[in-house]
Amino acid sequence: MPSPISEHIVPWPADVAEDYVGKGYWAGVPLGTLLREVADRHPETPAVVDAAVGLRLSHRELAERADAAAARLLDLGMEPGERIVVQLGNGWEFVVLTLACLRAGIVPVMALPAHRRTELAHLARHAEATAVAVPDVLRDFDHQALAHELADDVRSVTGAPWHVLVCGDRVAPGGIDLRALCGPAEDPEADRARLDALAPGSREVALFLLSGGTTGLPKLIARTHDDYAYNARRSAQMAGVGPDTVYLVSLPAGHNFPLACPGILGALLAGGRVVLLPSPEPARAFATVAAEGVTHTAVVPAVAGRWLDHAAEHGPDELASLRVLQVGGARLADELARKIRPVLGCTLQQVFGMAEGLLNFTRLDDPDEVVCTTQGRPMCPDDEVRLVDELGRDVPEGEVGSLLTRGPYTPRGYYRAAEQNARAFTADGWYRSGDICRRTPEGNLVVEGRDKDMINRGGEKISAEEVENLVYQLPAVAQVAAVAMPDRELGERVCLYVVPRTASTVTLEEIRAAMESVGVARFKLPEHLVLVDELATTKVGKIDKKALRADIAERLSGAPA
Ligand code: OOB
Repeated sequence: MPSPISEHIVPWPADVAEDYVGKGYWAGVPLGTLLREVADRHPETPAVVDAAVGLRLSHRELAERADAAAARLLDLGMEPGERIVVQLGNGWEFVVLTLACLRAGIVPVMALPAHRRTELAHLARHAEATAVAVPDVLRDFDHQALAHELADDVRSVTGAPWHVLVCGDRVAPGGIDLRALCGPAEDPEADRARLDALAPGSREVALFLLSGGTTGLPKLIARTHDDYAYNARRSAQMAGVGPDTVYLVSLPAGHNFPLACPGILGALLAGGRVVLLPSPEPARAFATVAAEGVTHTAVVPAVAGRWLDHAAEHGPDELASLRVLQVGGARLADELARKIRPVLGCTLQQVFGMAEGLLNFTRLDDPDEVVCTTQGRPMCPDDEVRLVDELGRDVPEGEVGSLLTRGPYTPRGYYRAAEQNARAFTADGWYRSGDICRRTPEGNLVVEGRDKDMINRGGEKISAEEVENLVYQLPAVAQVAAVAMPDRELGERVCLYVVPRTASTVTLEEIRAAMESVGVARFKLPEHLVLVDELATTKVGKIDKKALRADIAERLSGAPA
């Protein structure tokens, strides 16, 4: 049977935890209970609008469906503490299922719709999941078939039944109809009593987020009810989210930013409303903002750029209700930031966050200069941030350093990853974010670069090591290095440097086809290939990625290599 989660997490030290309780950051109430209480206070106000199918749920209906779905999961034989990989598009079912899990203490593992066999198999095995929730087909990919294909693989690890929950019109035999599972309650009072009795402890793990990725495969970040509720509530204060908020979700809903910064959970906890769209495509997003009176939303810089272009061409009238546009996930160029208010007519809030915890926000009343040129400052007075040099010494004020952090919503280690934790966390619990930052005199952070081996493709994080491991599967490849190449639209894309084996050669198409054949998220596929005779190395013999990044930047700018 799957092992208990508590065996594999790194808890906060007891005295630190007591401090967080004493200061009121950890409220001692599980997320599911908090959300139920909201429904009691605002039963008939709208909670969820699924713009694609036109379904609307009030806070009461949402809470009742969540309890009913939780009861149905338990009736399937699932138990509190079991894990379910959730890979759903942005629809109302995502919200109901997530809340159901939070109520029942079943722990969702937040996968992305782009994930394929490699990632899903890893997540399911690593989390020892006993269920998966997928769309039937999304963007022409048959998620349902893949979910069933994983059964033997996962059962060999957990020894438990594998439930495949399918969201869509075509539920194949052996699958469970997720829409029916998330349907209206038959006996809301009975469901509620049953779930109230099962409420998980607030220090227990509420959900797993995925790390942005610097290692071979994504790591899991166990977020507790206490820490994640604070994450959502405090973010809501930062963004001015309250009962009159209409929050648009157009980034993948399982990502920390649209989920809880303040995102879906922050808006719901404030008694506000969540509107879901499958993608941030501008024409539809703008029309939805106008139709639903959207007040807040979150996008990555690449999307902000597309929205600016669309508004410049068609006018910003449809965005009249939009008050706050949060932008984060990757560095927003100052020039783009300066256009947001004049062109879109709303307040920009930069968000520099990470699934591992720490969230920085520019404040809504900050001067334009701060909002347009910095990534903000920590949201919690007890977020600890250090900027250090290679030897771990604090850098002088105003100079760049590598960001380390601890705090009430930054866990002290990854799940079941002792080896990685030894590298990613210091002995006294600081998380090494790998971001190179500078602090301005007024205390805001500016992200200047990174010292982690990751490629940030328009907010989608790609581990260089993961790509390299996949490319090494090709017999023609003797040596490979994946590096970021600069890109006007997305900020960065994946560029490969390959040394082919003697007397062989290899093309970008072959590499992409090989990666696709094993099943990996498309955004990780390299988009440029440079064949070389050898790779530059550093003094200690490691591949010199800095030199390679400089090389590709020069090649692209047309300057001599
Ligand atoms: C968000 O979370 P993740 O876990 O996908 O990625 C975290 C990493 C950071 O360590 C940093 O390298 C980069 O993404 N990042 C930014 C940034 N926001 C994130 N780099 C520059 N400027 C920014 N504003 O990406 C995330 C989580 C919660 C809220 C917002 C973003």
